[in-house]
Amino acid sequence: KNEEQYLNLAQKILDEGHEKGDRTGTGTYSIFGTQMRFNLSEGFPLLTTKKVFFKLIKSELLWFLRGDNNIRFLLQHNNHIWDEWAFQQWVESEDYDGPDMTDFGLRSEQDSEFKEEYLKQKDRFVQLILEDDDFMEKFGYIGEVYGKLWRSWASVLPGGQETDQISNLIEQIKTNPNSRRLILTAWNPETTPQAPLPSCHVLSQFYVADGKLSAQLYQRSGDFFLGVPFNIASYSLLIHMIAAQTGLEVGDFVHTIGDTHIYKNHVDQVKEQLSRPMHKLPKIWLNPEVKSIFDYTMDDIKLVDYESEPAIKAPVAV
Ligand code: UFP
Repeated sequence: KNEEQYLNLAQKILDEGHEKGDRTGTGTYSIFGTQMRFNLSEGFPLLTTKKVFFKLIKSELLWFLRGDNNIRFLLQHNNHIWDEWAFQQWVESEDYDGPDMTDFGLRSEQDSEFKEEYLKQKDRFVQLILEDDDFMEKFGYIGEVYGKLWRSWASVLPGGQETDQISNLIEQIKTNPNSRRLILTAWNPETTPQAPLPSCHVLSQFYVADGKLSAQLYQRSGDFFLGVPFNIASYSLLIHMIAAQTGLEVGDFVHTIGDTHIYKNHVDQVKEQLSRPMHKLPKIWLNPEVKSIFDYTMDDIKLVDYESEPAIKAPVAV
């Protein structure tokens, strides 16, 4: 039932979506205000109708939990999902000395010669972030988004301290599980709108009943083909990790999305995916020896029995 909800909603967006322009110039089909509910005890909701690269989800979540908002850690784990956003800051800066990269996302879709140059510049960027500390300090940060906001929300009170939302959340789940205030927020109206990619998962709420931990996410904007499968898996993994650290079983992940869209250049891929068979959902193994949510490493989290149809490539709208 879990994956069916995703596929049904994809079909609904294709059938009923408003044709809507967007910031990236790509164009979308979009529905406002959608919801899916994944019962995590039925299996881990990683899509099986296409291969989703769980390693990327894992290293990104560990990066958030570190309170890190510099992409070097991701690059060290061969994770390139945030590259474009940091790259954009570099090519728009005074320091950048290469060929013009205006609208690199769209242009590299349309012009293969440009794409080659773009990939060359992006490679150079990645190497510099990895090897040059000054460069990494200057261009590796992606602003006030998840990691920073989750772990060290800046105080507005005179002499106040930073807030570690994750530690507080876990403490509250342990000591006050009936609370209706188990909130994790990632939207600071003063700073987030200026980030290269303002947080998409804006707010989540956790909920404990019958010894099970659930969470609901409000996502303001969801790229249904490329982003959403990641977001589902990422929050589901977070629920597993927090449940493990608070002695609870896993309940539901409720995924509410504002602008739920399929980009026009993903329509064929979505149709291909809709024609494929589903497989049994995989499971998650977490190392039971890990005693703090902040101590998990890549090897302490394993995806078990994942069987899927092959990956489907699609261009990312930047
Ligand atoms: N997007 C997601 N999930 C994410 C993320 C981005 O779907 O976790 F970071 C997509 C949504 C949208 C684009 O297509 O990236 C962000 O653009 P905008 O800020 O204009 O909504």
